[in-house]
Amino acid sequence: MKIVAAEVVVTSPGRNFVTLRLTTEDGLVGLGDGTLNGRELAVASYLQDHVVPLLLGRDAHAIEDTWQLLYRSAYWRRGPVTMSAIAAVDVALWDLKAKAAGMPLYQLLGGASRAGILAYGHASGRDTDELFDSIRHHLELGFRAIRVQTAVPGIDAVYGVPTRPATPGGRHDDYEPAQRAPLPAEEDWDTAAYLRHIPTVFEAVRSEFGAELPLLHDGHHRMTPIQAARLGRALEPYDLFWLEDCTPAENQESLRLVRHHTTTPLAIGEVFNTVWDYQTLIREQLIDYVRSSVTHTGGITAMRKLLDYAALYQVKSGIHGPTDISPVGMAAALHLDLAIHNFGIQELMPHGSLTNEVFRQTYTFEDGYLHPGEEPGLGVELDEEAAARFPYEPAYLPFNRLKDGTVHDW
Ligand code: GCO
Ligand code: MG
Repeated sequence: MKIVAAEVVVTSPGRNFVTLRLTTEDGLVGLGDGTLNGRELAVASYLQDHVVPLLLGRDAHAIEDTWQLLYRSAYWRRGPVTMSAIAAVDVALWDLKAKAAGMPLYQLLGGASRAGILAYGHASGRDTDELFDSIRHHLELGFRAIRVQTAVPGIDAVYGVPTRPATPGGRHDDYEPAQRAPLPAEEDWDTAAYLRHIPTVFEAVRSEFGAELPLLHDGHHRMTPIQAARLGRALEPYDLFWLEDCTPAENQESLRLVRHHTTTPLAIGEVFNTVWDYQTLIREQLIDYVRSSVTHTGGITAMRKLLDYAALYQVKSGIHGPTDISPVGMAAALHLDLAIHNFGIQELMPHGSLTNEVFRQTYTFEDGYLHPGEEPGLGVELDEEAAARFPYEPAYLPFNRLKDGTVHDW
């Protein structure tokens, strides 16, 4: 199954996506997602200038061998750009292999371990009324697990909370961290105000929506370990499904302090890209959920190894699924979610209608559960004519400054 063409498609139907499209001599087409939000063109160049020449003429069936070739021959290891480029190739090869076998990808990964994939949605609000409307809207859409983010008195703009009012029914159409602008947006931050406010939000949500609804919260790397420990402990009465990215975890040891002080479950890893970033966190059981995406972590081949390692320590999956993962990356996640034993939950931020015009998907969301569908391969097609209508647009993620002007995690 020789690869005869490899094209890098950059398209911006609502937001930027990088897709690798491989074609074999038999005319099969495989797709891989290499989207790295705010740094898309770096991955596109890595693929186009350095990887495509290595792929032409190779056997598309040799997935492990290709992965090892790309990882080891580059000499320079790891990092989001490299690992997203490798992921794009790896996922495209799995798509091809499953198409050649005439099976949905999850079958090649061992078959279904569950009937459906529990997904959580993003509710948010500038105040309690708006937040409650947003939660109700998500419940009406069928979500059975909900991430809760709110504005904080004293802070002008908080990640995950749209600044415009929701449309009737609680839908926020403008939420997307990357903004199409020539420079990054500057936002503000005050950890003390945040720590005072968030427990009151969860108290209100629990008393309105009851004890059973799984609730999640994303700290987006903004706390120190001792602040994270304090928040985790303060949230214990509200029984969170997880507290995500409570502190930056480049220093894995710092999670020992958080873990020592709280039983609130912890999820980490959307900015990680290899198993090595998790070694201490998993081996010492300092986290409960792995947040990596297939797209930024070297694809199905590497994620499978990472999640199998996590399974040895009763750590589960919580695969990253924001809108900056393309439908191709999302489908790859769903096939893996369905097949692995240690599945935890899957993030779902539904893509907009423009994105869905370019990427035709067969995955479904019903009564709170996702399913990748039964089409051979990933089940996603790229409409190249539609893609060409949406050229790349520069976009930046925002950043925070504290009151005194110091740059802070956002
Ligand atoms: C999440 C994330 C995202 C990131 C985004 C950055 O939990 O979904 O925190 O919303 O901010 O992926 O590009
Ligand atoms: Mg997050």
